[in-house]
Parts: sequence; structure tokens; C-alpha cells
Amino acid sequence: MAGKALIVIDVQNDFCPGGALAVDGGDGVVPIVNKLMGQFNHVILTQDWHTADHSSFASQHQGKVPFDDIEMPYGSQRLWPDHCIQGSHGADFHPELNVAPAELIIRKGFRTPIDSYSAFFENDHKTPTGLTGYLRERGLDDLTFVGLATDFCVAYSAIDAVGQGFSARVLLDACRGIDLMGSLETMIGEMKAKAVDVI
Ligand code: VGL
Ligand code: ZN
Repeated sequence: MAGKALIVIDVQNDFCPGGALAVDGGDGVVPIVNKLMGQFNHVILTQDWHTADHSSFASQHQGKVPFDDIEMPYGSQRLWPDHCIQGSHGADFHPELNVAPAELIIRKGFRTPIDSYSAFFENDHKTPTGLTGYLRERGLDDLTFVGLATDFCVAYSAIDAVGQGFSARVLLDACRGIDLMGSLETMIGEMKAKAVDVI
């Protein structure tokens, strides 16, 4: 039986106003996402979940500041302010997000040497999170993505979903972007080019 799932990406305090890596209007998606949950029989949440000394943090690299790029063994990596540290308030879901319907909470970015934007693969594009197997085993193949941030974790997740053979849709009304140097427009273009249905 073909199944639809709503995948809610990283609606966590650190990506909301007042958080360490706040996305403009990030908390604005919360009521929209809560309402959407009522239209899906299956809801999955992702949670960015970093170690305190995570390699994606500028604080771990001498002479670097947030939003610089560095070369990692797996390729180019943007550096971020310390955010979503395991067990911290910033890593908690927004207090008004309705987490009750979630059948699965998938954590990512917990390996210190490697970042993970996508809900499917870490930034080496090889190390799986296990989400593909979970969805396949449950027959969930029609995926709708919402959450934070549009141009990073939402976009990477939706593009990987198509690559894994799922159909993927992104509802922009229920997403907000970081938008570094045009990254929002770039990634919306990338998603469309990779057959993600951007609505
Ligand atoms: C994210 C940057 C770093 C996201 C997570 O959720 O889009 N962006 N970690
Ligand atoms: Zn992160």
C-alpha cells in the first residue's frame, strides 16, 4: 500500500528567533506544520543533534568565523555558530510544535567529524541515516517536506528523497530559509531541477 508521510525538518529552538542559528520567521512555520499534521496518517520529525565539539562549528577551527567555508575530507563544508547541541534547550523542538503525532524522530549530525543536512545521508553523501530503509519497509513512498531551513536541510532531504526513488514535494509556505548569498533561490532551482515538486 502506497503511503504518504509528512517529514518535518528541524523545527528546533536554535533555528527559531532567539536561537543560535535563527532563521528569519522560523517559528512562523509552527502553526502551519501543526495544522498540516492533521492531513497525514504518518508524521516523521528530524532533529539536528550535534556533539558539543562538532566539526561544523566555526568555534572548532582556529581563525574561522561562522559562515566561512572549509575543506573537509568529504568536500566543502559551511561553518556554523554552535547550535543544536545534544540535550540543550536549543536542540529541543519548538515548544509549540505538536510532536505527539510523530511515529519516528530521526536524529542527524551526531558524528563529530561529519555534518548532516539531509535526513537520508550525511554530508559525505554516503553514510546513511537509516531513513530510506525505514520508509521502504513501511511502504511510505510519497513524501512531503516542511520545516527549517528551506535552503539547507529541507532542500538536501528532498533532493536525496528523489535520488532514493521516493516522490518528494516541498511546501514552501511551511518552510523558512537561511538565505546566505542567494542560497534560497539557488536551492529552489536545484530542487526543481532534481524533480522535487516545489509548491
Ligand atoms: C541546518 C545548518 C546547519 C538546517 C542544520 O537545519 O537547515 N542548517 N545545521
Ligand atoms: Zn546543524
